[in-house]
Amino acid sequence: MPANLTPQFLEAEERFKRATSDEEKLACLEEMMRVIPKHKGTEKMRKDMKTRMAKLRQKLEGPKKTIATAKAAAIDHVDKHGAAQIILLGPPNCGKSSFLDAVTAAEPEIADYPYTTRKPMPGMMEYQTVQFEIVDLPPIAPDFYEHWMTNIIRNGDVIILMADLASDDMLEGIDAVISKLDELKMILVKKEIPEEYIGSQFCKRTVLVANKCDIDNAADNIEILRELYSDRFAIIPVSCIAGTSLDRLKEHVFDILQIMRVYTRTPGHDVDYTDPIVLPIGSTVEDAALSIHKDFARKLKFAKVWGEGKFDGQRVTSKYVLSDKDVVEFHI
Ligand SMILES: Nc1nc2c(ncn2[C@@H]2O[C@H](COP(=O)(O)OP(=O)(O)OP(=O)(O)O)[C@@H](O)[C@H]2O)c(=O)[nH]1
Ligand SMILES: [Mg+2]
Repeated sequence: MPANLTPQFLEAEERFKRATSDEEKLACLEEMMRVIPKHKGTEKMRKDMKTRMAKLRQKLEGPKKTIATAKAAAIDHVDKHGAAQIILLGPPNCGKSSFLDAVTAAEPEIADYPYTTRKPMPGMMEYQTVQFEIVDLPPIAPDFYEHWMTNIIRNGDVIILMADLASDDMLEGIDAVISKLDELKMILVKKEIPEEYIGSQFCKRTVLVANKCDIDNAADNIEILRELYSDRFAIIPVSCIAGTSLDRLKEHVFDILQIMRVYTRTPGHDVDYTDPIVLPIGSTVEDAALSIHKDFARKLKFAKVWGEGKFDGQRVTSKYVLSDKDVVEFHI
């Protein structure tokens, strides 16, 4: 009996194949188990998956777990998840960990004294169903830099450069971070990556976030930042504690990454609006199919598309260029 596997299952299976840690593999298998069609044709697959899940759980819960994970977790690397990895950089005490706390479910240590954060801490931030990974790091100061951070900075996709509006040394604080990035030969851009740097680790989209805009006199410092830096960076004043403008910042990150969301629908089912495929603007139906599974792209006969500026369920070929928030139904 044919298994009739759905795009959701194939997508989870693809993630499983790419997974590098046992935790990730287990999460993928759990997802595959959740979405696999439950009928006679998939019985053997489900049995195999259950055995694999049991083995992985045993491995993870066993006594060797702490030694194994401790060895695997290198401090100078954070695995990428979601549509982009965003690196938090700033002087001591500016509110990097408070930002992570405000926009993700992570629980970083926050304190009113500097040098609280000692190692990288990731968390997932959602913006309109798109997941971004935020990485909190120790501070950078003229006399303080953790060298293992370099690899993490180079590997990230976007830099949030955070200024402390409440600090008397706001400018020195931000200068120290920019000097360090200069030393690392990083080129910071507002949005467009120059052609010669596409794919390079040395050019990062960067946004200057002015935190603590809730304090008295914040406006004066914001003005100073604008005078000095508005040519180089977009400047977004926020308050991590009051939650001010955090959505605006998320929207900005989404915008500078020049990405779009495409939702999928299995014929005869409702649209899955929870888990879009995220693709560069200008991507085609074929790109969307490829991101699910290469077999999918190969076998694709046509697709139906719903969205702005097209007829509902318009039949299109694989070369059709998609737009943000389009819904696609693949036919193979
Ligand atoms: N008024 C105000 N205080 C804030 C805001 N965000 C953070 N703080 C305070 O600033 C202090 C430092 O916050 P953290 O989030 O620990 O700062 P950090 O940049 O992670 O500090 P390090 O890890 O030492 O580099 C804490 O007392 C926070 O409560 C904000 O938006 N407004
Ligand atoms: Mg911190």
